[in-house]
Amino acid sequence: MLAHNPILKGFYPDPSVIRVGEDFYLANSTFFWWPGVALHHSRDLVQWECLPSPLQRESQLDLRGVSAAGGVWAPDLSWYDGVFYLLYTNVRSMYTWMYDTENYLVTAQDIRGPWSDPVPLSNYGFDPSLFHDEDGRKYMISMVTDHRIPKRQAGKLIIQEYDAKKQCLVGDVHEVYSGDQIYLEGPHLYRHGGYYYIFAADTGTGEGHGQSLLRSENIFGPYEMYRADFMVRTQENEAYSVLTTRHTPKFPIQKCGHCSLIDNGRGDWYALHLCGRPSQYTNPSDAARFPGARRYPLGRETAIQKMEWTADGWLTLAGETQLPSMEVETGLPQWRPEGTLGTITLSRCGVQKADAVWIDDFAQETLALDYIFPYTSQEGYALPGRRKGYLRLIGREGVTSRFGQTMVCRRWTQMSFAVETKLDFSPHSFKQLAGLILLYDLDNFLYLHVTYDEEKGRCVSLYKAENRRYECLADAAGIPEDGEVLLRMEVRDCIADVMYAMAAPEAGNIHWQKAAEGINVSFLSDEACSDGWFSGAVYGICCQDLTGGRCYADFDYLCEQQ
Ligand code: 6LW
Repeated sequence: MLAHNPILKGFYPDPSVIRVGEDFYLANSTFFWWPGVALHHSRDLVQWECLPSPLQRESQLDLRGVSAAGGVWAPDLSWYDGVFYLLYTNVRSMYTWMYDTENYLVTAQDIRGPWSDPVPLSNYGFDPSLFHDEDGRKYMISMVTDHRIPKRQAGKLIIQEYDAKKQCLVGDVHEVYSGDQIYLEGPHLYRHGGYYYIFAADTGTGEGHGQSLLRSENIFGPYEMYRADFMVRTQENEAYSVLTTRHTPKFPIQKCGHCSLIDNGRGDWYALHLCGRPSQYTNPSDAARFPGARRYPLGRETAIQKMEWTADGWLTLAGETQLPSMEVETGLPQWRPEGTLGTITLSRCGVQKADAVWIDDFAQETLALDYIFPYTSQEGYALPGRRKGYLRLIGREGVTSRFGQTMVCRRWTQMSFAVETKLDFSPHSFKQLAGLILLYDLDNFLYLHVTYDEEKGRCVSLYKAENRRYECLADAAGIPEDGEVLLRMEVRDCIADVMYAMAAPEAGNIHWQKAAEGINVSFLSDEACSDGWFSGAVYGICCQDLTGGRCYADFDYLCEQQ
């Protein structure tokens, strides 16, 4: 089956992939989004179906209060002897490099859960992963953060044994990479032939990103770094990357690195890695962070590359090049997931079915698995089935709350799309709002909403926050007191037109009113947002009741079009 990169579009960074028989399972980071860790299943490495997230209980994960770039980082999935193991970091604080990186392990017999309560591991750094040796002994490898000024070691790697019976790390902490000149993170351990391999991300997660390889005959080292002639290096301290796009800024995918290795069960090897697709927009040259940097609204996505073992026991991209491919043959027959979980067909929407790339008409009693929510579970606040054919959202805290707000989102998977919803909402106070939002993090969003104004009565407003610069882009426009309201945003190459209309029985009778046009929403991007810069842009529906009165809005559908 031919894979077109990226294979998982939208914000799915830090892939960790395993094969169990004919099944591939993939875990990705989720940061401040609930539930923790995105899980997918595939049989051809091309089509992926969303599985229930493993971290769905507060006893496993408490994200409240973390920064948008904190929360769940780089999960690591493994399987041994009938048990799935998942390591993850909850980054509770960062900046100044004095990180609080809480590392945990959960296990399950079935990938669909239930997953255990977490076992705490050590918190030296982030990106821990678990390796099961041939004799069944287990080892955790992780990077180590260093807050000292100046930093003594950046990207030091350590290995310690994990005792599955005692459920704790045991024995000495072994330093296997000193973190001198080349910065490593995201390490995974593998055994192949007579060697142990450390496959680790190098040079951060930006456009300089790459992937390095080290090997040793002994698990605790000393490890030798793979250095080969095909590796382009233009600076003395540059990493020896087996994969990188740092020398090819025009290549359609950038930031390549953070690999996870698998074989396809038929003798061929593959690496899944993160990548980003740049927009045509850049940060202003006087931006506080990353001035002039290209913007990546889709965040970091997951791609696949074919790998080959060399005659002398190293691993390279097929063809001994550092440059990834956009198309990769996975060597597996085409597979279709049984029913597309969560993606259901249109019934009563105002939009033409043929135009919809994705639609939820809220006919189900449960929410689709690929929805994500800021910080906490929406259980009890997003109520499918409470009113037949609608999703009821009970209004809670404001859009900038890191504690208890009601918002149901999906990832952007492209830079041109339209998103539309229809809602039934009767606010009685300006403190009651509900509507359609484009959002990167709580400091960066564009929010078209229905609310109430003392003079205009029920009305529609448009607010924008860009790195906490908060403004109203369209004066409140009065709308009839009764009737359902359509809200729509059309995004073309990151330029958004925003509109609303009163619902009408026939699509042809809908009279759209423009709230604003030509809004550049490329600021909803990794490099542009000063707090969060690891996740990706989403769209969603939400409801706030800042009076504490728990008013609600009923949403008839949410639809994405090309
Ligand atoms: C990930 C780490 C990283 O855990 O970004 O820059 C973190 N480095 O490898 C979040 O994706």
